[in-house]
Amino acid sequence: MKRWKGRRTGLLLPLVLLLFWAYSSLAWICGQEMHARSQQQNSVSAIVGGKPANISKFPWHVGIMYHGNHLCGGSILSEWWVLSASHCFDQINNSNLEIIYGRDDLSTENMTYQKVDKLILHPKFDDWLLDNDIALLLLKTPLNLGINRIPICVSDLSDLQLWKNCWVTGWGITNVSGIKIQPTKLQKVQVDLYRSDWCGYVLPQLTKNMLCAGTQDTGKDACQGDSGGALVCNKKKNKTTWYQVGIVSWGLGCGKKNLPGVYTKVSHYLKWITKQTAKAGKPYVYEQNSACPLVLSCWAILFLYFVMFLLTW
Ligand code: 4AZ
Repeated sequence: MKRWKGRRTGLLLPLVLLLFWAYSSLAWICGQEMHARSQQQNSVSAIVGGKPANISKFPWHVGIMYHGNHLCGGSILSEWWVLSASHCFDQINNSNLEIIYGRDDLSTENMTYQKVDKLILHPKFDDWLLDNDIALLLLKTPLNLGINRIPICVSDLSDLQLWKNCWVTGWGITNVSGIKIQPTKLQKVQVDLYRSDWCGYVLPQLTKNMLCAGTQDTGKDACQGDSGGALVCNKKKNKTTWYQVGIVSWGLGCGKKNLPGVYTKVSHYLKWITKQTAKAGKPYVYEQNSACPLVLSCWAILFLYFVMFLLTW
């Protein structure tokens, strides 16, 4: 009897540990999407030419609210930090700023709000050229990470040719002519990253801290209200992890032919992010290769399972 009890514990304990690991690892492994089945694919015009997005596919996306109204987009970097665009916060008092996360519908009741403790704008933000259009938001209490609330990865890869499958999300306006319609459902649109020489040719005011992205079809773009949101891509060599390559910043109109959207080049700011987050006492350490710790910890747990099983047998 005693021996059977020991065996049961030997089986159950590692199983509980394994379940605990599976759940908690979701929270600290960046750039992972959930495989939801109910993705809406019907073609309602949105973000400007996009489609409704499920938060499980873009679990890093947050809405930044000011006095209860949607102001801009942002992305979860860690439980303490949200990344957004500096131009969103011109003359804004952070005590009235809140984050909504883990949701794709702004009309949801009992939404989880999170207050902002500190707003860090880039000191060299140029409100004329929109150069250095990046901001960090430190939250008052840490986010409860898990399913539908997962940080995005960042990378120092600056060669745009190494990225594929790029998407932008946001609650920005969905039509550019007539009455501006702001959707309650999060929207997504797929865009291509363009070569900087072509971007500089069509948008001469582009700086080296910006990148441009768009589509061959007109009418597909980020737009007013999408600012601060993430432009995310996969690496050509790793198709399962999502990285934030850009921050929605500006454009000459939205979805116009040969006028791509402009994004802050995130890879140029990793040192700034590291320095600012450390200075604020909540250091952000970016995941350099997220697949590795996942695999390692999985093997570590299996090894532990085996050892405990042997010990209690
Ligand atoms: C804006 O006003 C804005 N088409 C954001 C993105 C783009 C244009 C305007 C890109 O927030």
